[in-house]
Amino acid sequence: SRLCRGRDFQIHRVLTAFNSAVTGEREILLERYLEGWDELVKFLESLGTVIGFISQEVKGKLGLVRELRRGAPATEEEEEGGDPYRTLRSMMAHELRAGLVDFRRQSLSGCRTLLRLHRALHWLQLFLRAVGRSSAGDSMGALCSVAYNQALAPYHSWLLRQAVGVALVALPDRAEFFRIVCGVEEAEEEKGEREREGRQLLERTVLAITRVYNITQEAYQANGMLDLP
Ligand code: 1PZ
Repeated sequence: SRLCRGRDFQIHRVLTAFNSAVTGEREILLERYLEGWDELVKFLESLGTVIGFISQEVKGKLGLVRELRRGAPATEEEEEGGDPYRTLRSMMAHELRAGLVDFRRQSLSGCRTLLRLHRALHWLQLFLRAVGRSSAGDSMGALCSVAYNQALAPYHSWLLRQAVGVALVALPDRAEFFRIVCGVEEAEEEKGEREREGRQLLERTVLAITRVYNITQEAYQANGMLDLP
């Protein structure tokens, strides 16, 4: 039933994962980062089949990074830190050193794979911020496509942009969206209070995502990897 959609998704898990992904040294812990995405995939899956190809894409990227991580023994120089895929910076250093990063053509490096997730996180940041500021009756599809055109469309082919346009028509309306994100399913009289809590949670999540996004962006910039094919 409609009320059951998104039952498994918990936005506070997104908040916790992305908050704990950042260390005191402004490192990004990859495991926490991927866990944040796992929870976002649950959200995507609650939106139904038309959005299915998007969650498949995200799952594929997450799986690839995890596979690389499992298959990467630490080299001698790295021995100290152990897992070369522990943090974003250690992954970058490891893959550069191992010659896994191809600056000219498409490869299967963790760096180029995570860059796709990073750009999608930009989209999410813009979208959730817009949702938080929206009012009743605003079209989620419209907010979504404004954010998409800014953050992701420049990296997508014409054909893919058309497919995304079609998928966005199938997005739930604002009320349903808030129900999924904030768990607002209570009786009318409690709705106002629950929606306020939900909005606060949404705001804190946007802040956590923004922090992770900014640190990741700096790391990609510092390594000249913002345009990895
Ligand atoms: C509310 C949910 C609606 C989300 C709509 C946002 C539009 C996302 C469009 C994603 C298209 C996915 C199809 C595959 C695209 C890939 O070609 C590209 C480039 O990867 P490459 O081909 O270079 O390996 N993949 C991406 O750009 C990653 C996109 C992930 C999109 C995730 C958005 C959802 C975020 C979580 C929402 C809660």
